[in-house]
Amino acid sequence: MSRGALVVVEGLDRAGKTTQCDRLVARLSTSTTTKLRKFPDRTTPIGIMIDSYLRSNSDLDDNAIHLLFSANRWEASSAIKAELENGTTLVVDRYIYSGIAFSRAKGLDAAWCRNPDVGLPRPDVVIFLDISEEATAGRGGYGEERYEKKEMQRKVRQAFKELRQDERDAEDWVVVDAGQSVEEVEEDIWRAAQKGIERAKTEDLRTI
Ligand code: DGP
Ligand code: NA
Ligand code: NA
Repeated sequence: MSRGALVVVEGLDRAGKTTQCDRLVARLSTSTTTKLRKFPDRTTPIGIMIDSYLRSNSDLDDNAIHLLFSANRWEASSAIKAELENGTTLVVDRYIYSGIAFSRAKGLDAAWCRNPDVGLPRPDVVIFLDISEEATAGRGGYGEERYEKKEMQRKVRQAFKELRQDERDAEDWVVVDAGQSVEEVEEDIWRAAQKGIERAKTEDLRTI
């Protein structure tokens, strides 16, 4: 039995990640054991602090919240490794790239932003749902949380662009046009996911 694939979905707020991750999990589940994970995981003690920050119920230093988001991934890392090893494919809604992009958008140093995540399991594929900050601003629920402001989202999108050009992991990225219909986006994501699933069949899990 080969290991499971680590499939990460990234994108701006309201890019359609939740809908698309659900569809991808449903579709993969017909042929393989599949599980959805989402970061931040707001259910842990660290996640509760993050949730409070995102709802603007508390304020935290930019560096401190960056480290909490990273710690929230680290606290899941043993479980992630175990799940992949026992053959479960994981679809992960946001991961280290959101971690880096949102802090980069605030002006934090790129190398500093990446460092706390070094050593975490590296995705077999990163599927980026690309959509403009103008298009997401018109979607339902926009503006409810701290980062859902057009100027911030514009900077986050630029930071994501820099990340997928980073030679250390540029090969992992697939960009999907998230402005298409839900069904078209689903098809593109399905094809992109196969890239990660193929990698998992032949290669060991890598680390960031
Ligand atoms: P979501 O639950 O997917 O809507 O994400 C909540 C918000 O937190 C969203 O604006 C993206 C942001 N976010 C997700 N991961 C990180 C991270 O690691 N660091 C920072 N600074 N923000 C993040
Ligand atoms: Na959000
Ligand atoms: Na989401």
